[in-house]
Amino acid sequence: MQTDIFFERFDAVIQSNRHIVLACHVNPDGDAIGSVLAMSEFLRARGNEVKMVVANDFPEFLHWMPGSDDILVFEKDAELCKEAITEAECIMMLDFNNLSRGGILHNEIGKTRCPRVLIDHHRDPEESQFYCMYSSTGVSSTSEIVTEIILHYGKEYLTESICTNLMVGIMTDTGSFAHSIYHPRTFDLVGYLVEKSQPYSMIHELVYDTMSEDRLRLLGFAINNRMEVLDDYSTAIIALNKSDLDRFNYQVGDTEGVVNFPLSMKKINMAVLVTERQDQIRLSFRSKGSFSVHELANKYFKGGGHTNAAGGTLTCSFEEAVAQLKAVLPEYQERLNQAQ
Ligand SMILES: [Mn+2]
Repeated sequence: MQTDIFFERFDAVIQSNRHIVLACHVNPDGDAIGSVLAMSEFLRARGNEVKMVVANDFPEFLHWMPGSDDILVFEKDAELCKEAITEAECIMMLDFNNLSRGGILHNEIGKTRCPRVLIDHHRDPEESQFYCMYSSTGVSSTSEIVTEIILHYGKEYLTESICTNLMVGIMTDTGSFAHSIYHPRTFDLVGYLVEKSQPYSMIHELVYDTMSEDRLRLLGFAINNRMEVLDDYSTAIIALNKSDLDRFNYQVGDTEGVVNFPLSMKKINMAVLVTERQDQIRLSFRSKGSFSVHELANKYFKGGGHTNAAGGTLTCSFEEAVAQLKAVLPEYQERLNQAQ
């Protein structure tokens, strides 16, 4: 959808519908929470009644974000979330491109008939599900798009809290400006944000320098004891089962970022983190250069995302999951070894 058509429809939808619900993908990350919080504050400033719903809790290191106390978590407050969704006159989905990525929210949102708006940067959005969408894979993050949308309405809407929340989104989705930056505009937008946000170094510290001892030791253990380097495929796999996680008193978010470490080896073009969760196996993929983990995750692991970062799930045993992952590598061997 072209930007001018998006703004025409977006404008109509926020003007004619008072009650708006904002939602993001399951296991919300910094970009999901940052874009939801910023959009919420912006819409409230424009006179809308806004409720924010997420499927499950977000990591502790994001709990300081301005306005985050106001987010309804379905796992804790199912009734309040259902009520908000039922009463919504418009539902905006941020940082996810398909209802199926909404986890437990999937069913509730699926029942509604109100217009849906998509604001996202993942690949292959399900266009038919939305009244209007701003979907671009050429940007760093959903927070970058939200910055662009708010600026469209005027710089005066950029408050300290909006700028801080959007900065968290862009910072976390780019690995502190290390990747996923495709054009200079990202830095222009960050320029607007940094002018008003809390100091960048403080935001960075609040997000990244808050590890518990258990979390740091889990990272050490993961690399030292659970990382397998497959030289033939330029790939490294870290696989953590339930008892590994229990041993380090696993808390939501504790494995965040673990998958990035193997990629810091020169010879590695793809890193995969496999973790055993309650009722499923979660896979998290990262790659360098042209190798698309979106494609691999989409084809074999019921997932997807971006070219260099994607996720997927399996419902088999932990051992089977690791075996399945290894079994698909030969198909990609050439591309894995050439990616750069
Ligand atoms: Mn994102």
